[in-house]
Amino acid sequence: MATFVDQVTLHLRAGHGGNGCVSVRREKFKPLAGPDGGNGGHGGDIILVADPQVTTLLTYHRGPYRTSPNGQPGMGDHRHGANGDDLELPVPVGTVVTDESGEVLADLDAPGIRFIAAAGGQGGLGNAALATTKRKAPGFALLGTPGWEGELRLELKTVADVALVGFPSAGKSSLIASLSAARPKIADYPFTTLHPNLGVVEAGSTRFTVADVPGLIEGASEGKGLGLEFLRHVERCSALLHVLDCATLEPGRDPLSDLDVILSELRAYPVPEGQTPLLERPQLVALNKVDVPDAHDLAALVRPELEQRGYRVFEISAVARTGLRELSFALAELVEEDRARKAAEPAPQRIVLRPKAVNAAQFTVRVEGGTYGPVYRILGDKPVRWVQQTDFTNDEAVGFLADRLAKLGVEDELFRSGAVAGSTVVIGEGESIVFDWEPTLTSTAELMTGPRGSDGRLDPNVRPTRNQRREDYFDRMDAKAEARAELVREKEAGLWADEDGQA
Ligand SMILES: Nc1nc2c(ncn2[C@@H]2O[C@H](COP(=O)(O)OP(=O)(O)OP(=O)(O)O)[C@@H](O)[C@H]2O)c(=O)[nH]1
Ligand SMILES: [Mg+2]
Repeated sequence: MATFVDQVTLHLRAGHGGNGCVSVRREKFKPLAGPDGGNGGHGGDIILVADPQVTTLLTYHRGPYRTSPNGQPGMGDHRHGANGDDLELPVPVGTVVTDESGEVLADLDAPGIRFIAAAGGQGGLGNAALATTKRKAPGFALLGTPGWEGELRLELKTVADVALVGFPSAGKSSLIASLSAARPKIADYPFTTLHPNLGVVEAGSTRFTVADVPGLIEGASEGKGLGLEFLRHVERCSALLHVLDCATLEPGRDPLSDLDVILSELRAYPVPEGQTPLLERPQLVALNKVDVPDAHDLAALVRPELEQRGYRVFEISAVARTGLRELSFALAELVEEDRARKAAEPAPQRIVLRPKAVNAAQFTVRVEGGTYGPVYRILGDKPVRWVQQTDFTNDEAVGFLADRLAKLGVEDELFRSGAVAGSTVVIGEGESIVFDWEPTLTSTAELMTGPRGSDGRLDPNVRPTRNQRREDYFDRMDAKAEARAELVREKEAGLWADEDGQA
């Protein structure tokens, strides 16, 4: 049974936002005392957290479907719905997250890094929150938006300073066991190690980690043995240690030809862009098993040749624990050099959380040909979210959507792209929401009861404003002046004279 998994596809569904509530407050002598519908809660996020206590993706191999809770709907009396709790998924340090197309979304290569893998939906506003001075009694609320749903791929790339590479049974696991507290399985048959082991080594004041990966054989790059698959765990190491077996009894094998085979296999391994190819990293050679007399002689024989090739060579015995001190100090030196170099470099941007273009246009209009004439497709985060928030059974809510779109400039842009009244307008990808465009949508609610968002019953505003009063006053004054002028005219015309012609 597998106990180690280093690649897994996660199916995530983040919680939906709760709907906002439409409610009107009722009091004993004031049955319509204003809107009091609360907001819906936000859906929970699904967050990946790099956790040093976790070493395998096994739990996600067994349970790849994960969901976070929805936000609760809002309620009357200004009660907001509860937010859904975030779901935290602990993953091993060194987990790389990619999307379906293989693009790297995040690299969780240090303990504690968090990545929002699936964002929860937004809660909708209740009608209390939608009330403004102009819209005192909104008869609608916003719906919650759906949470992110989709697949992500997790791949574990062990983070270690030094990687041990070599043939099966060369003694790699024995070496990590004698250098560190790691206790991997050790046996004298090939491919004992089936997954990477990590150990922490202390040499002087330097602490570094060593990774022991399954053995390589000739043709590993074509998939022989366990193949090169596990070299993904070597990708991030700053140095390689070749472990060569000097006591093998297999015909045709000796430390030098073993090294050549391993080198040509490592050369065939493609590292991701931006990383140093494996063979350009610092390398040391350990001639193992020198406690065996024949091996000791062989090691002495091949040592000059290896040194001539430019390697630092250490004769060691992982079982008798000889030569380990010099080896670990030499490794520590390489690690320190690499750390100093990395510290000098400007720190790379470590994590990119779904970047959004700054100041990008909020939406675009794409004109598509269709069987019934052109289709104008509006694409953009805001319009798509607003449509998700709209309850299309509520005319007021639809009118609110139209206002928001018009305010964003969607109507102007539609005009510019050649839309006319009656054109087909679609918001977002897909076919879900199709409009026949009427420049400036009006809703029936508006026609029946004055401006949208006002309700005559709630809002009996009878006091005239100062402007109205001023206008009334001027009207009255004008009327008076006119009446006076008329009297004067009549008088001049002699209409007021009595019978004997006296005024
Ligand atoms: N005499 C002697 N035997 C050793 C030494 N190191 C390892 N061995 C033996 O070699 C055999 C293989 O050792 P492992 O440590 O499992 O080798 P490995 O390189 O991890 O092998 P794989 O996991 O199969 O790739 C075991 O039987 C060990 O006891 C050593 O220094 N001297
Ligand atoms: Mg092993």
